[in-house]
Amino acid sequence: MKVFYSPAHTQHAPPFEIFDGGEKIIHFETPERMERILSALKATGRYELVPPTDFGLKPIETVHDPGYLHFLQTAFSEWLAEPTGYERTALLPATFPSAASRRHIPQALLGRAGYYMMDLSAPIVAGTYPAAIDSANCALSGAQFIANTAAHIPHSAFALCRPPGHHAGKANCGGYCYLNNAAIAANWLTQFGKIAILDIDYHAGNGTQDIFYERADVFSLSIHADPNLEYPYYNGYADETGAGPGLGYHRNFPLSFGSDDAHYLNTLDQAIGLIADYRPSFLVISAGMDIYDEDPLGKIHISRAGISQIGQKIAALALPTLIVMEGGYNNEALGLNICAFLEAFLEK
Ligand code: OKP
Ligand code: ZN
Repeated sequence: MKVFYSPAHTQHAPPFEIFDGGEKIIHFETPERMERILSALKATGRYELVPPTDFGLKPIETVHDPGYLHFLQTAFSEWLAEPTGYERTALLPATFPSAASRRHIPQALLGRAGYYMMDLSAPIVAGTYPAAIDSANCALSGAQFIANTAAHIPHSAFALCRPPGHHAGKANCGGYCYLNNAAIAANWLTQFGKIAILDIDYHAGNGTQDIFYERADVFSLSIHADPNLEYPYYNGYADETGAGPGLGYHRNFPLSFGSDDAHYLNTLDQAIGLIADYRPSFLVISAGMDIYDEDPLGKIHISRAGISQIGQKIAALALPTLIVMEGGYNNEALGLNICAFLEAFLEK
């Protein structure tokens, strides 16, 4: 299987994030995650690393807001150019607009930071923008590969994206995500037919939900921990099913804490049934491995054998499939978990 990967992600290594209770901790989402995955993939001898093609800004601009993209590109250097009395390593805001106060986008950099940042877990550092662009290009390159080969038999590709993307909405970063790689790839693929996106990351794919909520040409589904009790809290509820022409084309499957393999696989069967009925030309998977039993951020109990069965059930749809890397923070287990997931997509 082809694995689209760029080392540009190493430029993005935020020194900290602000976690629960305002605790300043080491950023969970580290470059080491990719090293772990790469070494596990290499050990199998079944994966071929391919550098991404540069698709330019157009496919990104059709998904994300221009003001947000400009902010993402320029924020860090603008910040450095300002006289401040403190050391600047990672940009995070201290203010956020309420839903009723989003009419004006302030000129002040820190005002814009609050406007475009959803939370305190997506700091912007000097290399964030180039890393995020290459990450999106990995997803686009994978999309192009499955589009070009679809006429032969269902092909799959793995976009080894970092930073991840599924919390990035039209005009916001958040939750370690800056550009929504899976959404950018899915949107690009709509030129060839209808697309389904299935998000299996532990956290609700609220950015993807935002981007496609009013569209019927992309059916988005997300299986995740119940947002009533878990990040990202404000979206991912079962009653959010799309709006306008997109009504019925978004589905959320919230899971209770402690959910096990059997319960997960049962929920997955429901999602897969809906995807089959939709008859998409392509499938995009937001693949987060933080569903794993021993993930430090997760509170559901999916075993490695369960992850492998999840892969088998999705692969049985026999659709050209782009698998896009999202979360997964048990670095020790991450490589073997992603191999367990991808195995069913390998050519026989
Ligand atoms: C990104 B991805 C919860 C704190 C949440 C941000 C988590 C981002 C997850 N106790 N901090 O979906 O894996
Ligand atoms: Zn996650």
